[in-house]
Amino acid sequence: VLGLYFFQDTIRLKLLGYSNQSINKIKEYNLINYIIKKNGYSKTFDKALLSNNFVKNNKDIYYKLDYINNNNYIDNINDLITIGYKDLNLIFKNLDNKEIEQLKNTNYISNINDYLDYDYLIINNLNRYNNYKKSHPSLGLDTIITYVNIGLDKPQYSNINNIKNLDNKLILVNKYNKLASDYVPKDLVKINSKYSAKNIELQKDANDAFYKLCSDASKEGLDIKAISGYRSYSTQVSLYNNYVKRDGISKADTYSARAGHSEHQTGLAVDVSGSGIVWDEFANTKEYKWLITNAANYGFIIRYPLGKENITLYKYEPWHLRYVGIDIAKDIANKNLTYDEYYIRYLNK
Ligand code: DAL
Ligand code: ZN
Repeated sequence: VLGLYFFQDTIRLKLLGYSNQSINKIKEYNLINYIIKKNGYSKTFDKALLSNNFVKNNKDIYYKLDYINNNNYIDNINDLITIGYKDLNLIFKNLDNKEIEQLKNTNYISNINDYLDYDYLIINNLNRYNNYKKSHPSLGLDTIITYVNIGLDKPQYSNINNIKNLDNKLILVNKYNKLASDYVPKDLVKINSKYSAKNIELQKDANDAFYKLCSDASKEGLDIKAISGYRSYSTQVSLYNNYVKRDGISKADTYSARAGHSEHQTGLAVDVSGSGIVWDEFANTKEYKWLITNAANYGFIIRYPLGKENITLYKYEPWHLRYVGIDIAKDIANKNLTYDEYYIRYLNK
């Protein structure tokens, strides 16, 4: 009679889809009744059975998990369970191998699933997100992740990243991202003297776009001129040092970049005047009003907008334009994001 039951069990397991080899393992681990009760086939469970690393205590988790064809899959499952994770489907769906490795090297995060929807999530920052969320409970997770990825949970000019793709036109330069001191853009071109207060250079693409912008504006009776463009590292050193002498470090830091941290060193940023009116007063000119709606059509953004000082870490600079190309400039304007935020969410691949 006992033999008959065994025989029946084998047939039932076969009908569920398990191979003879798997059925032997099921018997070896004493899981016949477990599987018969489940009354179904789980490929992940099956692969775990046939691996050398089957952990009987993890059986429910194996059973529920969608299968992923990956050599380390069963090991990864076991490791994540050891750390404390139980609900693994979303983790494996959203994270690649490298991210899984990072997660395995991070302390257990109980609310991990809240984060997994965001594709600009950086696994190594998970603890920083949770800490920042604690000190900023009213911010949404999208904002928390964005701000932490920018570096805003740390003091300005800390955790500085040395920028690698120096010739990328979409380069992000800010208080957390630094240009090499010897970096000089390759294709600097002098701005046409019609649209420039003195000898000023920009990278060629930015220069061409700036020329179009100024000439179209002039057709509407507007007078836009560059008052500063490319600035070398050493120029920025002396500029910043002079401002510090005049105003002290903390004030100077609100309006002048430290050397290596200025967009002007990329040749993609240009400061402009309107009918000769400069700096803060420029915000009241008709030229500025025109730029607000038209700059993006030429590929420029207003890099340090009003009300975003806590993100850019600079005071409002209506005069400072950054070239990013037309499509991205329009997208940034539509989304009403700073370049820091936009870069982190959409360009930081
Ligand atoms: N004024 C801007 C932030 C710069 O110094 O680059
Ligand atoms: Zn500027």
